[in-house]
Amino acid sequence: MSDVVSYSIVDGIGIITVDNPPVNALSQAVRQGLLDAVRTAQSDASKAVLIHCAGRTFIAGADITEFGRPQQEPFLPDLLDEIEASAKPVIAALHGTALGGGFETALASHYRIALQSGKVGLPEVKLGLLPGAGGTQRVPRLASIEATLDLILSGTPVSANRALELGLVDKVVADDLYDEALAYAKQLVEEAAPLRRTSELDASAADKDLFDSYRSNQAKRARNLTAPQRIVDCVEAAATLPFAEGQRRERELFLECMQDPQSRAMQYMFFAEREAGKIIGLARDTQQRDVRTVGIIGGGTMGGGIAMCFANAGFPVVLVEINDEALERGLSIVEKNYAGSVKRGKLDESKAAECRALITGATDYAALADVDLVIEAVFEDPGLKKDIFARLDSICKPGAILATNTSYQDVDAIAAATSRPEDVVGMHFFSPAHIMKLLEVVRGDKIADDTLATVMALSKRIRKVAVISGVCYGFIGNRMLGGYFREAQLCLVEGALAESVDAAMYDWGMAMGPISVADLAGLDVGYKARQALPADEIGDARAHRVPDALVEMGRLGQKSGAGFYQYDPDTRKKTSDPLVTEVIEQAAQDLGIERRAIEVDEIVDRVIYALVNEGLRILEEGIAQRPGDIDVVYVYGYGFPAWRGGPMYYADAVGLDVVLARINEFRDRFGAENWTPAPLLEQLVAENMTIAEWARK
Ligand code: T1G
Ligand code: NAD
Repeated sequence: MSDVVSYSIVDGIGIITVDNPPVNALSQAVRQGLLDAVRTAQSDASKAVLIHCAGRTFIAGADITEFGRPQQEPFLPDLLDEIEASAKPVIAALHGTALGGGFETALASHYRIALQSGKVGLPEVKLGLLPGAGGTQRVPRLASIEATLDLILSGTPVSANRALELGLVDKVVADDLYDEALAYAKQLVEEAAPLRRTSELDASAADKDLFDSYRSNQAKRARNLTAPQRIVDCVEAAATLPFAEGQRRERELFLECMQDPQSRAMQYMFFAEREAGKIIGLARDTQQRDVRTVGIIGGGTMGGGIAMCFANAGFPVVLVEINDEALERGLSIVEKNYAGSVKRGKLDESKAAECRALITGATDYAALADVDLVIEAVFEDPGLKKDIFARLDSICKPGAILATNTSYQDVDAIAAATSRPEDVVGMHFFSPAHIMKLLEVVRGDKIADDTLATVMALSKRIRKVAVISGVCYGFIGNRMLGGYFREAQLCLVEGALAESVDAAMYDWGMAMGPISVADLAGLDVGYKARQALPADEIGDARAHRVPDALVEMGRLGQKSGAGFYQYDPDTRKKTSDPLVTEVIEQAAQDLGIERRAIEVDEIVDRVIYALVNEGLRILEEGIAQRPGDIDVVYVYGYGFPAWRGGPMYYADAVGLDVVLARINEFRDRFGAENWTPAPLLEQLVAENMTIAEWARK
């Protein structure tokens, strides 16, 4: 056989073992090995064939690293057709995460046995793809059309027990999968069980309206995305066409997805997310500190959510507030959030109660004396934060990690307030902290390797995507956001309406328009931050004119019921407010700006290229380790569409020469203060190099 697939006969059963770490992906060698083994089994003494995998999981899909290269034989659909055509029963034994092409391999087998702790799924939609090896044709021959569409459109794996309920697996065992699977295979032989070929089963029926309702639903939920629509087409083909024709249709639509720039961007994001977790200059096996208990200081908007992240991962957490009243308020935010998670079906009642019980409250800092990690989330006041860190320095045990959730402040200055700067780190969560996946880990000058390695590993345990940032005002995300918001506000003053700026960015793919984001975050947050900054550090004052005026009118955004929009107190539905247009027109008049019609592409280019330009500065300063990190920050923290790959990937896709030309045009029209091209941009264009090529150098 091959070094990734072995074959032997045990008790009359042909055992095919796949061993291709880390996730048994279906590389060319695995496909070839499987084909050779199945063919061998057809003519040897075996009575049945058992496919199982070594390591932590059954096959987790096609080998994504092979995408973008000419596909090599054997092609997966052909291999799976040959497995299904086997003259002897084929049983698949599933553990870990049997995903994508891996689950399709199981579906092409005649029987499926799964470990209770295992999951099965078809996550291709998360890569801008669809199951391209029979998944869209075989699942609806085992489960209902609705269940099929929900499984493939969500891309979310289901538990083995749920798969059993859906008819996608035949048997679930608590333990000893290999032994149980071998016994199951022998039992099927003894019972002369039929060669149950899924493709020969009738697909569940469904009328056209159902597919159309899924199409319109996806057009809203998966705006701009092309793969979900193709998935519905595939499943409709399964319900209306013979298997072979349905499979041909699936193949056509799969190849369309493969050619689609959306999928290439989403595949890029898959690897960028995994790269972001790697610390350049630190060995993967760097010693880590033992973190078992956590303390959070400040139970406001962020503190409560951060506490939940750790409690949900099984850590006992003590939440420290300034007094009993504030503590009560903080714990009630936690209660409300858990009730919300249960209501949305994210957590079941008993799990929520179990996690809630791990969070205790205190108003005495002494409660932090023995914890392994402290995260400070008090007001964004640098002086207050330094005082608190000086206090923690005298209270916390040696080796405790001291983290700050500051959004902007100088982490080195905060660390310098202690005698142990090597233990200090920035852990910048995003609101709502118990939901948003992104975590910016801020690496100060004096941080110890084990402090950094510990926090990066911890981020995985609390299900966050961590990205390392150097120290600068606003780190990666908020620093880039400065230019993004500036241009959105300037477009307003120069002639656009709040609605049109938001519509332009929403239609372009952002999860929410910049003006609505400002209202959501609270206009007072930026206002207070600007009040704390010297005048020459607040940037283009014209861009703050309108939000400052609204704050001084008591319009703080959603939290006060009005900001750039009016908000319905019950539904939070936003409506335009002509009063705001008056404020904008007054600001323009005061600034001597003649308002004009502003095209959508100008709004988009100004807002997005401001991001790109600042991102390139962040790269050349080494604040971000790699371009992919910036893209992960924006996709996971700021609602940048994954199908556009993030600001850096997008700039390469558009062409840096095009970006530079547009930025130079903006410099000539609006001035160098806001539009001086980043030196790296000019260098890359001069050297005809992309950002990705520069990063690989
Ligand atoms: N191909 C290649 N490499 C993969 C891979 C894959 N499918 N999945 C994971 N890796 C690498 C990953 O880059 C990392 O490498 C290491 O494995 C550990 O991954 C025809 C076309 C399985 C749930 O979409 O969701 O089948 O960084 O850090 O957190 O229909 O990986 O260590 O060098 O994520 O424990 C469908 C993708 C493919 C599943 C494990 N399958 N993988 O999570 O580890 S499309 C997927 C995952 C397809 C067919 C179509 C997760 C995981 P490195 P990790 P993890
Ligand atoms: P908040 O005003 O909602 O909560 C701050 C809490 O800190 C209050 O409950 C207050 O009682 C408590 N507090 C103040 N001084 C204290 C002290 N000495 N000891 C104990 N508790 C004290 O603020 P927030 O929005 O949760 O922000 C907290 C931090 O997180 C800030 O640094 C902010 O920049 C950062 N942050 C905020 C967001 C966001 O979207 N709100 C996102 C990321 C980071």
